[in-house]
Amino acid sequence: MQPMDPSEPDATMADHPRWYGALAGLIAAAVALVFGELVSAIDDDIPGLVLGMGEWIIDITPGEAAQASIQNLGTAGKSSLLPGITITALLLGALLGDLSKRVSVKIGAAGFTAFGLLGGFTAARNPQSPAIASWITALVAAGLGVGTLILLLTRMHRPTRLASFREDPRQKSATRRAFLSWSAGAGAVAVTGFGLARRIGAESVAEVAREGIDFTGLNTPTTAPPLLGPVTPGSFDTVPGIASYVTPNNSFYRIDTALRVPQVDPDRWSLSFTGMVDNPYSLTFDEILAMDELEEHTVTLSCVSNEVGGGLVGTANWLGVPLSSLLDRAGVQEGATQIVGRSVDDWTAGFPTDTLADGRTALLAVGMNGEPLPIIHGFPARLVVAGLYGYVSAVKWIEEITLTRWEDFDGYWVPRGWSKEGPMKTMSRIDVPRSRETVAAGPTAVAGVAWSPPRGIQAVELSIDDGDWRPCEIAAPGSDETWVQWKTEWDAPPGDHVLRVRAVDGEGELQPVGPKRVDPDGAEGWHAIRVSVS
Ligand SMILES: Nc1nc2c(c(=O)[nH]1)N[C@H]1C(S)=C(S)[C@@H](COP(=O)(O)O)O[C@H]1N2
Ligand SMILES: [Mo]
Repeated sequence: MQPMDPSEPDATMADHPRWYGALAGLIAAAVALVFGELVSAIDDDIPGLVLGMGEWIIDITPGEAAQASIQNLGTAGKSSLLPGITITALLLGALLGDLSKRVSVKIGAAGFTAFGLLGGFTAARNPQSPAIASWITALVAAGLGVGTLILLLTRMHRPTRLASFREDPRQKSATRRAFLSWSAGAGAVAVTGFGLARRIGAESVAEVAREGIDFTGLNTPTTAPPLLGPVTPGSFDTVPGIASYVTPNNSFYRIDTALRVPQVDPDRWSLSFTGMVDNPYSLTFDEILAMDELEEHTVTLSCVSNEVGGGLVGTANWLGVPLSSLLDRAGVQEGATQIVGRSVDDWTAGFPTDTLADGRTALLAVGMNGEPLPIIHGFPARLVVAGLYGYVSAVKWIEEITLTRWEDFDGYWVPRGWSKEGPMKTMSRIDVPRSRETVAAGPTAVAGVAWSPPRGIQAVELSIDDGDWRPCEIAAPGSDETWVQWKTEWDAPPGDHVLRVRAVDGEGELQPVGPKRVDPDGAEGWHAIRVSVS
């Protein structure tokens, strides 16, 4: 057998069906992507090629679009982005394969190289990624792609230089069989590699470390208010369908810009206090766990993009060190008017230094409902500030706290169209009955939650079909920094009805009627639902 020049489209290559080229390109792209997945499964810090691309796309998405999809970024938009990129990459591979077969394999080689360069660039630009290793991974992946493409395409060449080849049908079917079986083989390699990557990647260093952390030996919090567990008398947790007073970790909402949840090894992590402070210092995870100042506080956290009646809100028992004592140790300088948190993935949020002046809970939190922070909720440490929306305060996977001037820095969402200040607005929500539910006529429980941290909730009122506002019962809350559960009984008459709720905050201020949309500083409005009574 003689070596072929793959850059010349061989007459015999043209004899085979057109889709052979596309198939070869698709498989080559799959092999390249799977190689990236395998490397990233072995080393948590190196992103797969698709992920790197996705992170880049999110970052360059213009503010308007990102703003419109802040909610989606947390959920649906993010989960369709990666499959979308994967499918696009495979289709582009198919296109390159087609051009390589019909025109010149140089096009395929150039295309894969370009992808390698883009992949290297997008993977290496993330602050969590080791740049050189990410570049090497992407370029090796591209090389494997080119290699696979050439390997498959050359299977279509004539096996010998016999002049009679073209007239010999046996030769043609031999090359067809060769191409198809090599393609099947390469495809199997890709599929197996993908499965392997999934299995290796199952548990990260961070997860293993997190599972090994035991909070039982910690200094017991002494200054914390008494905690209301999920079934504490005085809560309305027993009302079917109501949000429990404490939200379990596995149903707590999640919002962040991270496509790849940062996997932080607590042994290699530290938090630094920088900027306008007299004594910059840093803390390790073990140092935090050993602190006498650890306290547990129940605090309600909400996303600014929570719609009226929405679920981007939850309450947890947060274990952590008061931010004020950490800042005292740093020695905040005169003129420092903003506290900025930065995460390992370079996400930032800032709030006024003055926020802490009223003594509200502001924690560097390491625990959530008796466990180390779940990885998606910021392991090993995050901020929780009562009464501020998450986007200006609740930095997850935090690694730096910087003191600066208010006018000198804007957090991540501010240039993207969201308000610079993010105090939480008074909100109330009907949980039962569900919107559009059909209920039986007669006595019916109506219940839900209302919150206005740190002011607290004084009263909750319900109106049926725009009738008088009737007061509801409120369960004794843990503090003014959490939501309250409310309920009332309604003697439901048959027909269609509208139920509407509103709250009064601890200072006697009525919940704003709105309606206002979520941007730029949080929705306003009285939650209303429609129910049919039969
Ligand atoms: N590192 C990082 N921290 C972040 C975010 C983010 O995108 N990255 N999003 C913030 C927003 S907008 C909210 S509402 C809260 C949500 O916290 P949770 O996911 O634990 O509910 O996290 C905040 N902390
Ligand atoms: Mo948010």
